[in-house]
Amino acid sequence: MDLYFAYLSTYSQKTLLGLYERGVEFTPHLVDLTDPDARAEYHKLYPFGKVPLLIREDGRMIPESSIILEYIDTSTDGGPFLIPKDPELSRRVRFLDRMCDLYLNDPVVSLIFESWKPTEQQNLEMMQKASEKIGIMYRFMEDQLQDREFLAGDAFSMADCSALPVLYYAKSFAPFAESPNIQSYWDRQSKRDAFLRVKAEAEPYITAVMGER
Ligand SMILES: N[C@@H](CCC(=O)N[C@@H](CS)C(=O)NCC(=O)O)C(=O)O
Repeated sequence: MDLYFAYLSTYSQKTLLGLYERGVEFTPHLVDLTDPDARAEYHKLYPFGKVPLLIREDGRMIPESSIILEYIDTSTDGGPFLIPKDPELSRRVRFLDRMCDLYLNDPVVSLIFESWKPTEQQNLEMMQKASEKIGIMYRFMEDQLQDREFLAGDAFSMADCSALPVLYYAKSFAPFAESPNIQSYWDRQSKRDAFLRVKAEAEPYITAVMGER
């Protein structure tokens, strides 16, 4: 299998985390989203231009981080399942995965892009709205993480693959000071081998664009 990804991309990190957790082998293809020529080349392969993208041995493309994780869960042996077989648990994992992607990742990425602009060009109203959305999501996650080891229950899942990379960026903009359940979740789960590996691989790229954090 071939994986096209970018280390700076939270959705790529989410996918890498799932692949590492499950010990799935793949051929990595780094896409440099900061290079217009590399982007143009990648658009020829995948016209939507989004990473991550998995290409199976038979050449079939599997885009979208959650769909990639679902695919590797059902098509490869070994490692814990990222999406439980129990229908109710599975629904909860997929729901929390959606919540993290839509209501945490999107505002965090907006804040990251705005923060790269010179201060006088930053859209303060948009940044305020993004911070409010993050606050709503933190309160939701605080509630979810009450008495839970992992975001969706008592086992690591796709929901944690979605949450951890974005929390890694989010904590710079919105610290967990008033979110003790998120803080202790972060303290526990960010030490996982697979996440430490994603972080170690991504950090040089993150530091290059965002500085030491
Ligand atoms: N829903 C997609 C989102 C993927 C996505 O937005 N990737 C970003 C990087 S985090 C990207 O490829 N951006 C490049 C672009 O939009 O041109 C997923 O879950 O994989």
